[in-house]
Amino acid sequence: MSTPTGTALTEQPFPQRVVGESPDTFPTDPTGLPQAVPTPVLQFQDGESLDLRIGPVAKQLEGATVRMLGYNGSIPGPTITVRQGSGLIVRATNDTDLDTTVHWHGLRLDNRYDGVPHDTQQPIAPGETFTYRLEFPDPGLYWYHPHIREDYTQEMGLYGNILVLPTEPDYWPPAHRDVVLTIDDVLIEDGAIASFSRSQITHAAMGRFGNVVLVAGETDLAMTARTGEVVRLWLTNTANARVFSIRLPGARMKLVGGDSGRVERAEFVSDLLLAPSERAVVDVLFEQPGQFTLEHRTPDRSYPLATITVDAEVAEPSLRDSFAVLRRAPELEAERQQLDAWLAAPPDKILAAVAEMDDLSAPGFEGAVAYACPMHPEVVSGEPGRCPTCGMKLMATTAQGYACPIHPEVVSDEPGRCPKCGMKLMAAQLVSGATGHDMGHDMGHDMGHDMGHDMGHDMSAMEHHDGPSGHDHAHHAGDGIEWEDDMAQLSPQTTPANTRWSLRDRTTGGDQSPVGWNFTAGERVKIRLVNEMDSDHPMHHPFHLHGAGRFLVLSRDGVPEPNLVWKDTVLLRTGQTVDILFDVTNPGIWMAHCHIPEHMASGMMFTFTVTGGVSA
Ligand SMILES: [Cu+2]
Repeated sequence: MSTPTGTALTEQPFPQRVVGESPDTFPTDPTGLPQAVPTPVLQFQDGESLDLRIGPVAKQLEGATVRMLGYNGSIPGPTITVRQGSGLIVRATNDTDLDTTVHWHGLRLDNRYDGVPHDTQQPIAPGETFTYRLEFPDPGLYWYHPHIREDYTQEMGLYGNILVLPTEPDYWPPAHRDVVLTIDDVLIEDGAIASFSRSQITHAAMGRFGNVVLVAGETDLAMTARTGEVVRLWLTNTANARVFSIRLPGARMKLVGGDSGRVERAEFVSDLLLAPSERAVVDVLFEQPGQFTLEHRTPDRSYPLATITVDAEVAEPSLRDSFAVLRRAPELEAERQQLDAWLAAPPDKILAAVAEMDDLSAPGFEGAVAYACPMHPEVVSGEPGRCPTCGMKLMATTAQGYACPIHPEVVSDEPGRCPKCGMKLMAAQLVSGATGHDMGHDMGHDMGHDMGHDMGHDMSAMEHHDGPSGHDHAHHAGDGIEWEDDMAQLSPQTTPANTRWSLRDRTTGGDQSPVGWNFTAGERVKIRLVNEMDSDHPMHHPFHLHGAGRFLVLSRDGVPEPNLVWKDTVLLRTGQTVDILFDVTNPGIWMAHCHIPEHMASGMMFTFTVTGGVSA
């Protein structure tokens, strides 16, 4: 991408400007900052309070010291443990250089403390404090994060968990130990966290994918366990855009809970899918000593998330018998009794996810010019340069056709949509050599530093990508999930100005924004979520409803949900239709949005109101 500020710096004096740091980026210098501390687990009694300071920290990542953001100096922030039915006061003080709020994700709470800027509170300006009064009506795993510039602040480390312990003693099956893990990815370029623009959100098309995995804030998390130990993993996906598919080969995994509490029926699973902001609770039995790897496995490859060394010491008491029992949750079995009626009922609301993208290769779009070698037309770059084959200066070219940014083998003389993924076709010259298809291969514990070289400017890499077999997108074979950023060159250039995501109200067949949605506390609403293929960029979306209530998934593409659990976020795969049953309990002004922050900022959000009733 071009960097016009570089020219401006040499031609005009900007004495207030730090040399080498653009005024439109957030600070990156870790000098003098406190080192990030380990995440504490804090336990609170009813009515107690917590002071939460939000500020910069220095953290070691991939051998470099980088500036990140932490709650009370740790990444993730403190794990807050409270009892169901209790209350907690949190005084949040903003020691960062941008406005913030704290959103308590998944909690059904008093609307005033939901942390939505301007709707429910004024932003917490730098140096200011806001006091939240939280309630915890439901057991389970929740989390907190800012609701301003989440694309930046969450990536920088602002997230932490809340564990709400159930009133009912037997609510969860027995386990030896609880381990709370956030799963995240961060984009590292040239040994630093890839920069952000202060003035505009980037990566609007795909959301910002990282290339280094952070589990509980660590790139190389190592844990130990005993033989026969049942470890309860409490997992939260805090990534901006990446969906994780989690496995633990060699150990048995039993899914026991989801976003908000336990599942209808515990089940043994070989893998579990976790979309951004979703949670899962899994019991793991290590039957034998040895080395195990918690991993994220896509259809194409796997990434290690953590290693677990199981020693020969035997865990007491044995929980093998209770681990084998697949318990059922009576409160959700009761919900199942009403499911047929809700499945048969027409939806009260229909909401469609749609994208509109400008043709980023059209004349006048910054960075749209492509450069090609006159001698070797297969050598194409998004930037001026020289041909690595013959050294010839690359010449600006004009578009000669249209291609899919994700499937460059799909070309057309006319504008249109990709028959494979529905994506809007872009002028071909920009696309043919510039996508970074191998980005994901570099993701992992030891390879993040090479990312910058693969960002599309590396000519040899581009030639490689142009090979006839270079575009094997098995992950587009119909699972409806973008496992990697397959538009890595184009993505940073997509902003809310050229990429407009939206949620459209199709309830009466129309095409308007969902305006004036009003529900009454105590009612249940069936909402149909349609991730439309007829969109400039069909993609997965984790759809999140704020704490006006909680919902059950009724069906996905017409298939009744086999295992119910209370949720606040549901993954809409590309082209998928998901029906949910929203149990509305708390009055106020509430948000509904895609949890990919770049999508939300590009328009994929709206507010609705709930009147009447009292808080749950
Ligand atoms: Cu989205």
